[in-house]
Amino acid sequence: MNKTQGRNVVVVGTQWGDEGKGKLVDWLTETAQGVVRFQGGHNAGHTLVINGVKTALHLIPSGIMRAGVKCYVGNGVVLSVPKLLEEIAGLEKAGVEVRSRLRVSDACPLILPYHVALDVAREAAKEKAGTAKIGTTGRGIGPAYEDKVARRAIRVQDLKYPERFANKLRENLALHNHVLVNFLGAAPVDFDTTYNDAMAYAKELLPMVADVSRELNDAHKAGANLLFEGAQGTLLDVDHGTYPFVTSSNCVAGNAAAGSGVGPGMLHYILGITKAYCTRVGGGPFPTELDWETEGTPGYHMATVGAEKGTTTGRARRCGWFDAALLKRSAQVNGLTGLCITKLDVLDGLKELLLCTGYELDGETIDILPMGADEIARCKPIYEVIPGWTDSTVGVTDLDKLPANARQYLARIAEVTGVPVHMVSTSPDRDHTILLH
Ligand code: 2SA
Ligand code: MG
Repeated sequence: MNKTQGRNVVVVGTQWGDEGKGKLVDWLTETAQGVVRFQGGHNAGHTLVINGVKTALHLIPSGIMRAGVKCYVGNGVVLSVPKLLEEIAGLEKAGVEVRSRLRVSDACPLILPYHVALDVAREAAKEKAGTAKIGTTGRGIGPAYEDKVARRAIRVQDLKYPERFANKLRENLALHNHVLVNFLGAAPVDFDTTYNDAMAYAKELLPMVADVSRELNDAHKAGANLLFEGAQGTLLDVDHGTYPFVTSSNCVAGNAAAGSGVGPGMLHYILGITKAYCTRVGGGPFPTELDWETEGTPGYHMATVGAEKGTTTGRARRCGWFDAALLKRSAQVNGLTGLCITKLDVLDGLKELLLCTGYELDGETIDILPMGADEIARCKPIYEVIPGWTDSTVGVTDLDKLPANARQYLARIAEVTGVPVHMVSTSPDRDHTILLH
């Protein structure tokens, strides 16, 4: 699918994140010359396993693990410079060359210490008031996007001009410290420390700063294949997700264009990464959620065999049955070309599988996930039963070698969602991938 020159692929998560996008981006990068992040920040956690060695990435595109591939952080990303530098240092320690291959947009809004303070203090206030927490990653993502939309964000380009940076910082701190101290009962953020730290890390960052939009358009004209790497997932999208239990960016494929500065005509193939069951980390409704804490239950099986723990925060992920009605929503808002089903092997050994094909909502039957958390919370899943399989599917690279019931499960997913399955992943390893196309 990415074998032709000048063909660009968008990889998006179709559920609540952690579908295994990192592995697939890495796999597809074999035929790409550039990989682009277009939304989110270091709340993302992409785990890659290459030759048995595990690497977790948060901000840097997964393409960094392939020598020679260029990596771009687009304008749609909210950037914590110290976290980026930390990640670069970690990769360099492992012998990966980063600085000459990474380009960061000068239009990225910065995540600064007051964003983290606001994020953490707000969640604490919710907890104290007994209202439902969003369950954020505490990385300052929401407050940073708020500043962007309010047109007061300090951006990467401001780091080039110390006085301009200082003026904006002063203005922002006046507002945010007022909120932190007087409304949230939290400590204020210090101007001098924030300013001095920012100026120190600016020196390291600025050589990597570029006009990413222009570089991507030039690369495309020169015949490069580009990969746009989504973070989080469609149901965490600020418009289309389980609002307000969402992240603060658009995670859908359309934002690959706006979040990196290319036209939508440059997006040729939209690959929806879909876990063979569902997981969610953080608060909010989850219609097919199972008991995932009691030993011996299918939910516990998914959580333990699937090692379902957050890559960034280490939080346990909630687990549940595959939701095809949810996937219909994802297919629609992303315009999916094909699906990649991941972690199929985790289901090995389950006696039977339940597949959600619709819901009962307020006495009516519906076949697609409704909009917003309140309606979704009232949905009662309608299931069909598919027999499980006992043979191991770990590492299978050929569709015909999958147990018949596993093939039936995949076929039924494609049928209900109306999107063809083009790929299947049978272990975290780069090479354990089935191509059906
Ligand atoms: P935030 O911090 O404002 O973006 O949180 C808002 C909601 O978005 C969810 N969210 C995520 N869900 C799954 N994976 C994410 N990345 C890490 C991972 C998460 C981790 O790959 O495992 O390690 O905990 C991610 N990032 C944000 C978050 O849980 C809130 O529901
Ligand atoms: Mg993740």
